[in-house]
Amino acid sequence: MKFVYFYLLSSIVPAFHNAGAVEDKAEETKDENFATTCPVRLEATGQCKEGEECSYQMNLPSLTIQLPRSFSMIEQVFKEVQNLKETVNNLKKSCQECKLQADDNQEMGRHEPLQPNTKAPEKENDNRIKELESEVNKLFSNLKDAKDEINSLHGRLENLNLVNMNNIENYVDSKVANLTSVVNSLDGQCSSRCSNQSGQNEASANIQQHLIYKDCWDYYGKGRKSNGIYQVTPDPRNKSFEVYCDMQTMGGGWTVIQKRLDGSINFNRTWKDYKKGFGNLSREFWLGNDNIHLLTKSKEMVLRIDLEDFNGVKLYALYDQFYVANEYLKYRLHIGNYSGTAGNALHFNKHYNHDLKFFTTPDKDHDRYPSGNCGLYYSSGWWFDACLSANLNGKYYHQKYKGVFNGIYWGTWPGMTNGEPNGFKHSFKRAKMMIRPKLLAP
Ligand SMILES: *[C@@H]1O[C@H](CO)[C@@H](O)[C@H](O)[C@H]1NC(C)=O
Ligand SMILES: *[C@@H]1O[C@H](CO)[C@@H](O)[C@H](O)[C@H]1NC(C)=O
Ligand SMILES: *[C@@H]1O[C@H](CO)[C@@H](O)[C@H](O)[C@H]1NC(C)=O
Ligand SMILES: *[C@@H]1O[C@H](CO)[C@@H](O)[C@H](O)[C@H]1NC(C)=O
Ligand SMILES: *[C@@H]1O[C@H](CO)[C@@H](O)[C@H](O)[C@H]1NC(C)=O
Ligand SMILES: *[C@@H]1O[C@H](CO)[C@@H](O)[C@H](O)[C@H]1NC(C)=O
Ligand SMILES: [Ca+2]
Repeated sequence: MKFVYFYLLSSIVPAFHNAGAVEDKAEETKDENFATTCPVRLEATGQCKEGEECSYQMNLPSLTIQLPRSFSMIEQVFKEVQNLKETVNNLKKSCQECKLQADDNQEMGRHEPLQPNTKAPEKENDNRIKELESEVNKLFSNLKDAKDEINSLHGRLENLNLVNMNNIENYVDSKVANLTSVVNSLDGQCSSRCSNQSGQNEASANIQQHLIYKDCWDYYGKGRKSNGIYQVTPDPRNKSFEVYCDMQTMGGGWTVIQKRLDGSINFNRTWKDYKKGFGNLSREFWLGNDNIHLLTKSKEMVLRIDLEDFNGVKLYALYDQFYVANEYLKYRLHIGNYSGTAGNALHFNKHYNHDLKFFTTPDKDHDRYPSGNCGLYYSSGWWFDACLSANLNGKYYHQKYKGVFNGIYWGTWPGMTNGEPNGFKHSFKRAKMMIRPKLLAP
């Protein structure tokens, strides 16, 4: 006689099985299958007579252990945490850069020479500098707080599987933006007070101040109302330079920082070119990131963008704040609230936002696109995200074009993103970026 036992190894098998169960339903159906097709069996070996004890053998098929589905995500989660760590490290680094900047300013507040031959103003200056110094100190401790905060976040990251990175980023971004703007307003106040005036009496110092035109608005205020090239000195410690002034658009007094009108100038340029500026102020040009930084740090500025397509449609965008950080902070962009007719392409949505982005050129990748350089791909220097909803430094096309979206681009333009029939892409005839003080008091 031969016995074959289908044997449920209740103590072993269900243990594996439970580990594999993700949903109760699945477990039930598996149990049924299991009873009829149990792969583990005990059976008698050879023959044995009635009444005798038989020997048995147990066959275990090769084991397949099913783990919960979530186990497979562990690797992914690990990667994510690794990425988060990297991002936090980057943020830490940029905060340290910011701290360095604050340190510089602190240094400056301390060692700036006072005017030697003016008695009453000296006291005033003294107080003012003390004030500035305490403000800078406060700022410095703010920065340290922010840094500590990031450090503690960094620590907590070890314990958390998932962190809402956007919140952290927004938090740090807004802190850095806030501090940068405070540092710069302090810097602006200081530079106008502490410029080198030794060897000059008060009167000539005053005269000199009148002769300094920081931007086109200063010229406009002195009655200079025709468009053209003017010399400006936004910060007396730095060199003067020429700018093109638009004295007609919306009240006039605009300092133009970028212009496109005929494609005569190549905008596919290096970091160094974008730093210094290029082109012809009477035609097409980029004013230069250093110059734009100096103009936007000495006063609170607004930005106006004027666009015209080849159908003669003219629209504009206005941002009630515009600031470009220094080279050390990679010319990071800060823009305020939008108004206008062209749409808010600089801050299109959460995923396409040029605000607070670093400047990227084909030879310097500071964008948020991990697997390539947006500047190289779109032949342009710009504050790329990953990659763009606006790019006014793209290639100049004299008509609609096909292929990569690397022309002058404004994502909220009517019909822009869909393109035209047959895959043609919209192009622009003119683009202009210009700035003016937010507070227009003379
Ligand atoms: C910066 O933050 C402080 C408080 O955290 C706030 O009082 C101040 O108004 C902010 N400044 C700017 C420019 O947002
Ligand atoms: C200030 O200007 C004078 C001449 O105008 C110059 O001799 C002196 O070196 C300058 N000082 C600084 C600190 O730049
Ligand atoms: C832009 O310049 C880079 C070199 O900086 C070059 O490799 C690339 O081909 C240029 N793109 C176009 C469209 O000319
Ligand atoms: C800039 O353009 C104007 C007008 O076309 C021209 O007269 C001038 O010579 C150009 N300047 C340079 C430096 O090329
Ligand atoms: C302005 O001048 C200061 C002091 O001379 C210098 O450190 C800074 O790099 C200059 N900034 C620019 C944008 O040229
Ligand atoms: C933008 O608008 C918000 C809400 O109206 C306001 O609180 C904020 O101060 C504005 N920003 C600037 C730079 O004016
Ligand atoms: Ca990149």
